[in-house]
Amino acid sequence: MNRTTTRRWLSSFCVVVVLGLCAALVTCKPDPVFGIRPGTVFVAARDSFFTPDTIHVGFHLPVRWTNEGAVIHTVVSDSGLFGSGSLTPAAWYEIRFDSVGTFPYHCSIHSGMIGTVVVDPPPP
Ligand SMILES: [Cu+2]
Repeated sequence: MNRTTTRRWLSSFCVVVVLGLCAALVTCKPDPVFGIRPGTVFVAARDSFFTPDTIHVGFHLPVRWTNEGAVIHTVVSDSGLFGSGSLTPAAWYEIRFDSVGTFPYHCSIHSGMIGTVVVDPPPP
């Protein structure tokens, strides 16, 4: 084997290893922490507004806020029911609503950055 052949062999070996790792990842069950439940409603926190600013979510289903902005935002319930802490860009915060009602919230860093979660009653 000359140098070029060795290098070629090495790169094919690497490709096989990478493909193997991918296969292993795909085969493994996804980590439930990162799983998205069907019925989840997504809200983006941008600089500086929530979109959509009012959402409806089913009873017992999660809402996930993702910071799609370039600066830190927070998701804080007006009545103190929930709070995300600092969300750095691309970070997300998810909670599930176990009571029906209207839940206004805001970003504690940017005044005027507000939103509302409306939890709809379960079907009869
Ligand atoms: Cu903010």
